[in-house]
Amino acid sequence: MAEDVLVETRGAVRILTLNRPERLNALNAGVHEALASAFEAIERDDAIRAVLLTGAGRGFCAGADLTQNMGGNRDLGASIDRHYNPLVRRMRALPKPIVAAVNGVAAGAGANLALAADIVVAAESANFTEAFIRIGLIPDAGGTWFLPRLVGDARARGLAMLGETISATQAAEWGLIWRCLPDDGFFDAALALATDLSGRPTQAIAAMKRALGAAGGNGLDQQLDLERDLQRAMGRTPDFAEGVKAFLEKRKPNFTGAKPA
Ligand code: T3D
Repeated sequence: MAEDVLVETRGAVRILTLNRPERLNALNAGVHEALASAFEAIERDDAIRAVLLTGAGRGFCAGADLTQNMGGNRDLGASIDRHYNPLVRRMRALPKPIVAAVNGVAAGAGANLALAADIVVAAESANFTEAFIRIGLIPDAGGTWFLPRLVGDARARGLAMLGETISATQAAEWGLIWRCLPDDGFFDAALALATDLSGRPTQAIAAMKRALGAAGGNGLDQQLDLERDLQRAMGRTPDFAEGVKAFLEKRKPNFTGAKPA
């Protein structure tokens, strides 16, 4: 049987490919379990400094697998507690950058899985739909949190309540994603982006994730204090020393991502 998630390493990038192309990579228990163990392994491995998440075939991810016991009167909260919420929390807490390479349709929790990444790029033929309303559900996997922050309240409500499909170009124009890229060479361009991130100061990226993640719930005073604490830690990283040294020596820095001394 094919693996639900393909795991590959290129340099310091771990590539995770959702691999149920015949179901547009819909999420079942097997995919969730494979993603959980893949992210756990990435957390533990200091040699991995960036993640690229993409889908096999013509889709990125069509959300929850509707063929798997999804009939009415089911406790959906249980599977959200077990699978979706830990996945989104794990991605947001991962002290390494995650690039979502949306190669095709991203629907329902599949769209929100992409939005849980740090940088989302999409092929120009890809599209996004908060499809939940079509089956009587609300956006989950962080959707009601991500959408208003990314695109504002008016567009968040439209996307959620109407479930319309928007193109990758529109998604980029609205600020839902970072960039829309040409179909030709899409994977290579997304991999190049992840590779670039994997050579940047990993501790600073981890600290940015913490600060940006906390910003929504903090007042300015709290956020200023958090920035001070995180910057204090950054000042003790080998990458800060290397960055300044390289600047003064007029050369490219060689960042290692090592933790503060
Ligand atoms: O407890 C919990 O799990 C709660 C959590 C819920 C989270 C959610 O994500 S709820 C939302 C679930 N997703 C959807 O409602 C989207 C359903 N899919 C679609 O609306 C469409 O397939 C797409 C808009 C994504 C793509 O349309 P199109 O025309 O490009 O492709 P298609 O022909 O509809 O799909 C191709 C195949 O994939 C098809 O199988 P077939 O007929 O060739 O054998 C289709 O059934 C299958 N497929 C697509 N989406 C799903 C799926 N199979 C299972 N689950 C899916 N979500």
